[in-house]
Amino acid sequence: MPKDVDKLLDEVRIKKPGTAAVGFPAVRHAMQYVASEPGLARGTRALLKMNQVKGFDCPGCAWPDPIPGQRSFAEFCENGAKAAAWETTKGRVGREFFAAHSVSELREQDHHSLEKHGRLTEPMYLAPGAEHYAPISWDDALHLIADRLRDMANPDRAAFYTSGRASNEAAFVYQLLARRLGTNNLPDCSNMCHESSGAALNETIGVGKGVVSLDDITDHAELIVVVGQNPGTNHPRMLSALEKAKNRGARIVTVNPLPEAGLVRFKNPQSLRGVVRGGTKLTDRYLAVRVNGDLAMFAGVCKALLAREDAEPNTILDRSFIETYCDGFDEVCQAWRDLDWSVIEAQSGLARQEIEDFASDVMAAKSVVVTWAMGLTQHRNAVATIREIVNFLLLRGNIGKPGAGPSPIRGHSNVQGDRTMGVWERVPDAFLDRVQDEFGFEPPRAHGLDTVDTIRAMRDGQIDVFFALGGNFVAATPDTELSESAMRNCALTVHVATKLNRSHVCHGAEALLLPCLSRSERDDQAAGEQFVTVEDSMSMVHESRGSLAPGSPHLRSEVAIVTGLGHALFGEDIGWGAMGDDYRLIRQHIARVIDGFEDFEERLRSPGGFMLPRGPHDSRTFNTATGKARFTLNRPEALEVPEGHLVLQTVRSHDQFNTTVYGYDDRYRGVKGGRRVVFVNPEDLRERGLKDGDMVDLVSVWSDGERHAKGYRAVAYATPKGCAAAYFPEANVLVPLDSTAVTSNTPTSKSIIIRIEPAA
Ligand SMILES: Nc1nc2c(c(=O)[nH]1)N[C@H]1C(S)=C(S)[C@@H](COP(=O)(O)OP(=O)(O)OC[C@H]3O[C@@H](n4cnc5c(=O)[nH]c(N)nc54)[C@H](O)[C@@H]3O)O[C@H]1N2
Ligand SMILES: Nc1nc2c(c(=O)[nH]1)N[C@H]1C(S)=C(S)[C@@H](COP(=O)(O)OP(=O)(O)OC[C@H]3O[C@@H](n4cnc5c(=O)[nH]c(N)nc54)[C@H](O)[C@@H]3O)O[C@H]1N2
Ligand code: SF4
Ligand SMILES: [Mo]
Repeated sequence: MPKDVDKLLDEVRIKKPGTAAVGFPAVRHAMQYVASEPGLARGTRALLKMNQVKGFDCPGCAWPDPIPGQRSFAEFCENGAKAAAWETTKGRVGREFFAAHSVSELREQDHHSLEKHGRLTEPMYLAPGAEHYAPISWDDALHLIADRLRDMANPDRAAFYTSGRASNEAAFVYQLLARRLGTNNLPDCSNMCHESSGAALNETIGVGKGVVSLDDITDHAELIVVVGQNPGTNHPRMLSALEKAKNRGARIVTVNPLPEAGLVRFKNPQSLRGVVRGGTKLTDRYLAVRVNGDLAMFAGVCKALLAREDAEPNTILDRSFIETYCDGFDEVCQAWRDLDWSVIEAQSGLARQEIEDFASDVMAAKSVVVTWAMGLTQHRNAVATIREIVNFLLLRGNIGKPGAGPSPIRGHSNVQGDRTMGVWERVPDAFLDRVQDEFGFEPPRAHGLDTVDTIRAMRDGQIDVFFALGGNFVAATPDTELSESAMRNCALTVHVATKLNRSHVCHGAEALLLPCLSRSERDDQAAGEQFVTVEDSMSMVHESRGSLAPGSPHLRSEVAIVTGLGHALFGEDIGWGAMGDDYRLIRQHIARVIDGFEDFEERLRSPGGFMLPRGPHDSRTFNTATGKARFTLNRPEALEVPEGHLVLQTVRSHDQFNTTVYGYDDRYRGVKGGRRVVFVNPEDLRERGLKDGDMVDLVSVWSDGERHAKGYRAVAYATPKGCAAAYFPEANVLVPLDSTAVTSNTPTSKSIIIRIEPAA
C-alpha cells in the first residue's frame, strides 16, 4: 500500500519533526548563526562572495552552482552559511591556548567544543612524552617531517590521507609528493564515501563518477529518483533544482527509510511563492524501503519492466540502445525472471504493488535521472546495488540523452576533483605513465592502502608517519577505539588543518599541527595573489578565490605546505618551490597529465569554468573492458539479522558537517539539544518493552565480538520495522573495522547489526 508521507509523520514522534525544509526560518537561522559567531563582519562579507564568479567556492558540499547570470545575490544555503561562519570565526587557538590545555585535557572535550575554540594560528609540535603542544617554526616543522620520512625503512611506511576540501592544485602536488617519495598510500575520505559509486560506475559505464549535469535535472528529466540521500540537510540547494524540475512537470520518487523533511515539502527561501503558499510538495511517490533493501527494490522494478516487455514486446525496453551500446543483457534477464516477488518484498520491505507503481512512473517517463548518496554506498552490497541502478537505467536507454543518467551526489566540496587529480591509492597505470613522462621519476606501481587498510597497517605497527591533508581521521573512520589506538601507534602524526579536532589529540609519539588558510581567505605567494580550482559533483571545474585577510599572519596555504615539504625532501628537482610560488605552474602540469584539462588556465577564464568530458553522456562512449555499457548480475541477498536485532544506519544531523558539529539540534527531525538519540520504529520499541524517551544502550554484534554505545535516548520514529538510525560520528564506535562493502572496502556505516537494551 502506498504510504502517505504526512500521515506517517503524524503517527509517531512526540515532538513532530518538520515536514518542510528551508523557507524563511532557514534564512533566519543562517543569519542568526553567522551573527552568533564572533566574526560577524568577516562572516557576512564572506557570504556575499560565496559561490559567485569571482568569489570562493562554498566549503560545504559539492552541489554545483547555477550558470553565471542565473545566480542570485546570495547563492548559498543555511548550511553553506554555517560552513563559512565556522571558518571566519574570531576565535583563535595559538600558543597560549596550548600552554593552558594539555592534550589529555582536550581529549575530554567533545567534537563541538574542540572546533569551537577557533582557528589554529601557528605551527605546533608535540614532543615525545609531552603533554602540551608547543610552537615550532615552519622551517623546523617541515624539516622534521622530511627527516622522519627519510628515516623510514621504506616509503610504504608512510600514509598520506586527504579529506575532500583540498583544492585541485593542493591535491595534485600532494599525490605527486607521495609518489615522488615512492608510495601509493593515499587513503582518502572517498574510501568511506562514494568509493562504491566509483567502483560500480567504472565497471559498468567506464567512468567513476556521475554523468549528469545540473540542467539535466532542472530542465530535462521527466522522472527524478532520489535514493538514499537527504538533500534538505546535506545538499540544500538541490531542493531548488528539484523545485524547478517539479514546476515544469517532472515527477519525483523518493526512496528512503526515513521520510526526510526536505523531500516531503520545500519552501524556497528565494521565492515568494515558496513562503506564501506553504512550499512545493516535492515527492510524488515515497518508498519507505528497508535499510539495505534497495538492491531488491531495483531488481523488482527491472523485473516488472521486463514482464511488461514480455507481455507486449518492443513497447517498454529500448532495444536498439541495448543492442548497439550494451552487453550482458540476456544473462541478467533470466535472473530477473527467476527472482521471486516474495524475496523482493521481504528484502525491500515494500509491497509488490508499490514497486509495480514505481515501474509505471518509469514507463511514463522519456528520461530518468537517479541521484543517490550515502544511503546506498555504505552497505556490504553497495557496489551491487549501484550496478543494479545502472541496469535499471540501461533498460530504457536512460544514459546519453538529456535528462537521463546516474548521478551520485558528492559530499565534500572538492572530493571529486581530488580523485581526478590522482588522490587514489589505486590510480590507473595510464595516470602514472603520464606522471613519469611529465616529471621524469618513476612512480611506484603497486596499489597503496585505502582508509580501512591504513588503519589495519597502523594497528599492526607498519606505519611510521601518518600525514593528513585536512579531515578528522579517527572520528570519521569506523571502530573509534581501534582507530584512535592505531593513530597512537605511529611514530609521527601530522595534520594540516584549520581547526582543532579529535585526531589532533589522539596523536602519534610525536605530532605536528600545521595551520592552513581556509577557502574564504586571500592567498598571496611570491608570484602574487593566487587562486585555486575545484570540481563539483557534476564535473564543472572552476576557480575559487578567497578575499578575507588570513586568520593569522602565520597561516600557509595547503599548496605552500605541501610544496614546502617537497622542497625540504627533494630540493628543486621538479620545481617544488616554484610551484608553491605560482600555482599556474601546477596547472600547466595538470593540463599535460590529466585528460580534459587541455588549455586549463585559459578555459578557467570563462565565467563559471568548464565541464570535463563525460563520454557516456556526451557520445554514448563507454570506456569499459568491452567498450560497451555492461549489464551485470547482482543477486539480492538478505542481510543476516539475528532474532531480536535491528539494522542501524548512521546519519548526519542538520547541525553538522561530518565530524564538525555546529550544534546539538536536528531541526527537521524534531531533535533539540542532544545528539545521543536513536530513532526506532515504535513497534520495535513496544516489542522490547521500551517507549519513546527511554534511555537505552546500543550493542553492535560482529564476528569478532560486541561493541557498545551507552546512554542513548530512544525516539519513536517513522522508519520501517527492523531499522534504526543514530548520528555519525558518535555512533562510529559501533562500526566494526572489518565490516566493509565488497569491492570498494567502504565501511558499512549504514547497516550495523545492533541490539537495543535498557540503559544499564
Ligand atoms: N550540512 C551538511 N552537508 C553535508 C554533509 C554534512 O555532514 N552536513 N556531509 C557531506 C558529505 S561528505 C556527504 S558524503 C554527503 C552525505 O549526504 P547524505 O547521503 O544525504 O547523508 P547522510 O546523513 O549519511 O544520509 C543518508 C540518507 O540515506 C538514507 N538511508 C540510509 N540507509 C539507507 C538505505 O539502505 N537505503 C536508502 N534508500 N536510503 C538509506 C538515510 O535515511 C538518509 O536520508 O553530504 C555532504 N553535505
Ligand atoms: N558512521 C559513519 N561514518 C562516516 C560516514 C557516515 O555516514 N557514517 N561518512 C563518511 C564520509 S561520507 C566522509 S566524507 C568522511 C569524512 O571524513 P573527513 O573528511 O576526514 O572528516 P571531516 O569531518 O570532513 O573533517 C573535518 C576537519 O577538517 C579540517 N578542515 C576544515 N576545513 C579545512 C580546510 O580548508 N583545509 C584543511 N586542511 N582542513 C580543513 C578541520 O580541522 C575539521 O576538523 O566520514 C565518513 N565516516
Ligand atoms: S548546497 Fe552545498 S555548496 Fe551549495 S551553498 Fe549549500 S552547502 Fe554550500
Ligand atoms: Mo562524504
